[in-house]
Amino acid sequence: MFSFFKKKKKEEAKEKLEVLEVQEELPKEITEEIIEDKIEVTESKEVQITEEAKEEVKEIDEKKGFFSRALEKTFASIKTVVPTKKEKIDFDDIEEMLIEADMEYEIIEKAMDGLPSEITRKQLRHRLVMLFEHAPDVDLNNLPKPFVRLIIGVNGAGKTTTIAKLAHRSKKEGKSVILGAGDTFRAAAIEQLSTWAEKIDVPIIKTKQGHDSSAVAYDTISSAIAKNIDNVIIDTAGRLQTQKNLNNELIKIVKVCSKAQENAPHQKLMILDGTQGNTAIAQAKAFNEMVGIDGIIVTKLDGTAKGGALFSISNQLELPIFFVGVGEKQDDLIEFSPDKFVDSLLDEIYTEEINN
Ligand SMILES: Nc1nc2c(ncn2[C@@H]2O[C@H](COP(=O)(O)OP(=O)(O)O)[C@@H](O)[C@H]2O)c(=O)[nH]1
Ligand SMILES: [Mg+2]
Repeated sequence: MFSFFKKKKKEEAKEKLEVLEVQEELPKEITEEIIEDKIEVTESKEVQITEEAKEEVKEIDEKKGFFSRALEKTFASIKTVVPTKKEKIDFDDIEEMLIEADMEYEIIEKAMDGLPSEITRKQLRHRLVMLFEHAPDVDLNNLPKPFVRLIIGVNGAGKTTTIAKLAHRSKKEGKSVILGAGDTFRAAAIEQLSTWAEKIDVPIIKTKQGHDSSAVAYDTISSAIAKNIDNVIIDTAGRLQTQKNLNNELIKIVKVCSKAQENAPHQKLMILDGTQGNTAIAQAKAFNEMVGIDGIIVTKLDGTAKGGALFSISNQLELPIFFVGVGEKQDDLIEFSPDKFVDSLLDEIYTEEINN
C-alpha cells in the first residue's frame, strides 16, 4: 500500500479507536500495533461485503445448512424435546421429536425398530435416509425434447407458483421453457400464470376461461416442438365441480399430451401443501389413482413445523420428492436431497459432525 494511503488509514483508524475506546475497553495508550491490527480488520471487513463473497456465503449456506431456512419452524418444535445437542439421544426422545415434526407414528415405529435405548447420529441417519428410498426414475442426461411436465394438485397447493419457480430454474440452467395455462377453470388462474410468464420472461400458451384445457396442453407442446424449446410445463385445474369431472379432465389432458408428442407428459408432478402435513397424503393418493404420479413437490415448507411429514409423504406414496418450496418468490425452490435434509435435522440435535 502507498505510504500516503497507509498514513491516512492510520489516522482514520486512530480516530475510530478513540471513539470506540470506552466501549471496547482498549488500553489507554493506542499503540502502533493496535492501529495496524485495526486496519487489517477493517480491510478484511471490506472484502467480506463484496458481491462475490455474498454469493459464496449463499452457496455454502445452501450446501451445509441446506434446509435450515426452510425448516426453521420444524427445528423449533423438535428443540422443545431435545433442547441441547448430544452425542447419544434417548430412544423415547427421538420418538417424541419425530412425532412433534409430524412424522406418522406408523413410520416412526418402522424406522426405529430394533434401535438401542440410546441412539447415535449414525444409527438414526441411516434409518431416516432409508425412508426416502424412492429414487427419481429419470435419466437427467438423456431427456426427451421437449421435456413435458404436467403439474397436478388441489387449489391453493402452490401449482402456479411452483411452475414459475421451475421455469425460472430452467432458464438459469440455460434451457428454454414454455408454459401452458391449463387451469382454464378460473380466469384468475390464467391471469396469474400470465403475470409470472411476463415476470420471468418466458412464452405462454393460453386460452379463454372455460375452454378446453387439453387443447392448451396440445398447443403448448406443438409450439415447443415448432420452436425447438427444451421444457414444457403445463398447469392444470385443482378442482372442478365433481371428482369425476376432474378425473375425466386429467385423463383427457394426459392422453392429448401423448398425441402431441410420444410419451408426453414425461413427468406428472403432484404439488402438495406442506402446511397440511400428513393430510396431504390422502390427496396425493387420490390423484395417483386418477393419473399416476411420477414425483412430488412439497410447497410452503417455510411456513410449517410439520417438516417431518416429508418422510411419511415419500414413504407412504412410494414416490420421490423432487423439490421443496420455501417461499413465494421465483428463487424459493430447493432441489430435494434426502441426505442433506436428514443431516440438517440431525445437526440440530447431535454434537457429532457429519463425517461424509
Ligand atoms: N410461503 C409460501 N407460500 C407459497 C409457496 N408456494 C406457493 N405459495 C403461496 O400459496 C398460495 C397459492 O399458490 P398458487 O400457486 O396460486 O396455488 P395453486 O392454486 O395450486 O395454483 C399463493 O399465495 C402462493 O404465493 C411456498 O413455497 N411458500
Ligand atoms: Mg393455480
